[in-house]
Amino acid sequence: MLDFHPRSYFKMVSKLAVAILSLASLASAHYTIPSLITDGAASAEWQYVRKTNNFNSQAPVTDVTSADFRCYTSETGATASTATVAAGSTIGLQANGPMYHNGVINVYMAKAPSDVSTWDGSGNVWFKVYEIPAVTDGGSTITFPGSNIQSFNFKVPQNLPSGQYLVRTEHIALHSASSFGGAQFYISCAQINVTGGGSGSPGPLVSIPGVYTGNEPGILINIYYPVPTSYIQPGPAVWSG
Ligand SMILES: *[C@@H]1O[C@H](CO)[C@@H](O)[C@H](O)[C@H]1NC(C)=O
Ligand SMILES: [Cu+2]
Repeated sequence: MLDFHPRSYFKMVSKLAVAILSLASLASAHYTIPSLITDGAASAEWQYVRKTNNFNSQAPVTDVTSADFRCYTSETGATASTATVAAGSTIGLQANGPMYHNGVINVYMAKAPSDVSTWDGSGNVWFKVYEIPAVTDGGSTITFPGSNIQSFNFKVPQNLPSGQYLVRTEHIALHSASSFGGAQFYISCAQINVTGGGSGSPGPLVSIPGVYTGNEPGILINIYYPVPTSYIQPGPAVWSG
C-alpha cells in the first residue's frame, strides 16, 4: 500500500521554504544603529536612539532628498529617552551587527530649541562632529576604516553650548554607489543633553535633507575600478569645538 502523507510532505516543503526565506533575509540583512555608548557602555537598543522605520527590515535610505533622510522615523514616529553627557566626554554609537558594507561614516549634531524629544531637527541647524572617511593612496588601493566595525566613539566638542541635541549618524555604504541613488545610507538619531558646555559656535551649518544632492564625488562613486586616486568625504568640515 502506498503510504502517502500529505501533511508530512507539506511540512517538508514548508521547512524548505523557511530555510530559503531565512537565507534570503540573511543575504539582505543589513544593519541598524540603535545604541548610544556613554561611559564606555552601550545602551539598550532604541533607548536613546529614535527607533527607525527599518528596525525590522534593516533596509537603507537611498533618497538623500527624502524626509526620512534625516532620522528615518516617518513610520515609527519614534521619540527616545535623552542621555545626559558632559561636553568634552567620549560618546559613541553601536550598530546591531558589524557595519560590513564598504563605506564611510559621518556624525552630525543639531541643537534643539527646547525639548529635543519633541523636535524634528528641521532647518539649517546641523553641523558635523565626526567622520571616518575612506583612505586612498593615489590609485593603488582604497580602504574603509569605517566598515566591518560595530561601534565607534568620538568626543562631544568641549566648547559645545550646553543643551539638548540630536546626534545623527550615517553609515554610507558605497558597494553599489556607481550609479545615482546606489549609495545606501544607514541612519539613526540619538538624543543627548549636554552639560558643562562652552560658548562655541558650531558650523558650518547645513540642513538635512539638503546637505547632499546625491551627485557628490564621495556618494556617486565606483570604488572598484579604476581604484579612486582620492576620496572626498561628503558634507561640511568637522567642527571640532
Ligand atoms: C539636562 O541636564 C541638566 C543639568 O544636569 C538637567 O538639569 C536637566 O534636567 C537635563 N535635561 C534632560 C532632558 O535630561
Ligand atoms: Cu546591505
